[in-house]
Amino acid sequence: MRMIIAAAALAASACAFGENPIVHTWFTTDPAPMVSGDRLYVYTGHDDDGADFFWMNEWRVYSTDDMANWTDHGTIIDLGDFTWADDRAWAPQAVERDGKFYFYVPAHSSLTGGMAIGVAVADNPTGPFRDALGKPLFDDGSWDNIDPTVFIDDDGQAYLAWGNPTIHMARLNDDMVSFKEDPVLLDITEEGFGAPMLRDQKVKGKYKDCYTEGPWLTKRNGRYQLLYAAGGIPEHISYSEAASPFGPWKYKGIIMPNQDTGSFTNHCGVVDYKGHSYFFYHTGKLPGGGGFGRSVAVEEFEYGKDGSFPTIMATDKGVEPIGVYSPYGRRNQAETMASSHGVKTEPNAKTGVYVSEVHNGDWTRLRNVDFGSEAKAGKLKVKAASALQGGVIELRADSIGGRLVASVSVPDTGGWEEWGEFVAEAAPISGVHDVYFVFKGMKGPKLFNFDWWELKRD
Ligand code: FUB
Repeated sequence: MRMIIAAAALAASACAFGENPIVHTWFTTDPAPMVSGDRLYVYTGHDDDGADFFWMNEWRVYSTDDMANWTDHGTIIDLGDFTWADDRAWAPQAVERDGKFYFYVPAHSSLTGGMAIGVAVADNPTGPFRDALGKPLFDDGSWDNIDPTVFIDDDGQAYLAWGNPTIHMARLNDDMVSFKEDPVLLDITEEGFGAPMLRDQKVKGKYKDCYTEGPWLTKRNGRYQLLYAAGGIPEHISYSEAASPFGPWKYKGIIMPNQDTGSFTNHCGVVDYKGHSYFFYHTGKLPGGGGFGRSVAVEEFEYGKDGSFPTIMATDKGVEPIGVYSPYGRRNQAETMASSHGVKTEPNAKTGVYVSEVHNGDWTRLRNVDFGSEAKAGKLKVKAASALQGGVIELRADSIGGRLVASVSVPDTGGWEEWGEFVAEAAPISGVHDVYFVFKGMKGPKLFNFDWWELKRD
């Protein structure tokens, strides 16, 4: 019976929504997935709302353990945390080594006037990160220094690669913040990447592909794989293989063809998680989005027996959950969600990240929530704050207008960060459902901020 309820809930949600993009509160770009412990983290850039270029100031991280619901951990580091950086917080990647997390970023260097590669370090995957060196790791004044990718090999050797339209490759020391020897430029040949580097191409030359930017270094079946944005503008994703990160590389083909995603850039990261393989990329598909308003999406795929990539198409549907969300016995963060409408998230030093910009009719949705087999009444407690008249937080099952499980009134608490805890009875519920927090109140003004919720059974 429980299986039937779960299947019905999933079918209903699949009809109502696609699951891509995975974040609706902010624009998110240039995804870099990383598994640590039993969670999958996705580090992203952030296109400013309304931007007309890649005006980007900070890096963010989201995490999941079910591929359905993502926790927003907020900004983990921004340009101001790198004294030498003054612009362009572009595509990053993180890696874990010996219990520390290293975060490689490109940013515009105020020291040389070009783009530079920096590295930050933290004790936790969600930060706080701090500039590990107080200066760039690599800064030669060139504009090529963007999109670092980091990879730790089976023998412990770490590699860092980056560049547009060049590809720098370097071995890192075990400290992860210095190079073993000077980075080298890879040979970008037609055989290796589908075309020679742009400046070496023949006028009107016909080439099967062309490395552009956004490298992602990984290894499969003992062969190194470099995935990258290719083809100039608009970009698709291609890959090459080699027996050594330094080459020679062999062009292998297109993974994600150019499609009508609303974004002329694409940028990928791949990861294996809980027995599944995932391909992260970005599109311009969030309402109001586009080439400078990008959003992270994900597809599941299977490698060929020889480690080759299949063709992966961008879908609205996204990926299936690989677990259920258990609401009991924990404090549920309001900023953990599968999708949302209208709301944003904000950080606060004391409370962490919370849901903000809540107006009448806005909602957040959690996918695949398991209420157990026994329907029992209980209590819903929320932590919220309002500087105005407050409003109501409704917990509904299966759809925005679905069964009302609980309705908690939030009063004026005296400030947007003057938090209170408010409780209401919760009706009996069992089985697996999508859950909607639907926010109601006076039309027009902001209602309240929402930090967390707890559900207890009587
Ligand atoms: O997000 C800014 C730039 O756009 C990245 O560095 C590139 O990879 C492209 O996605």
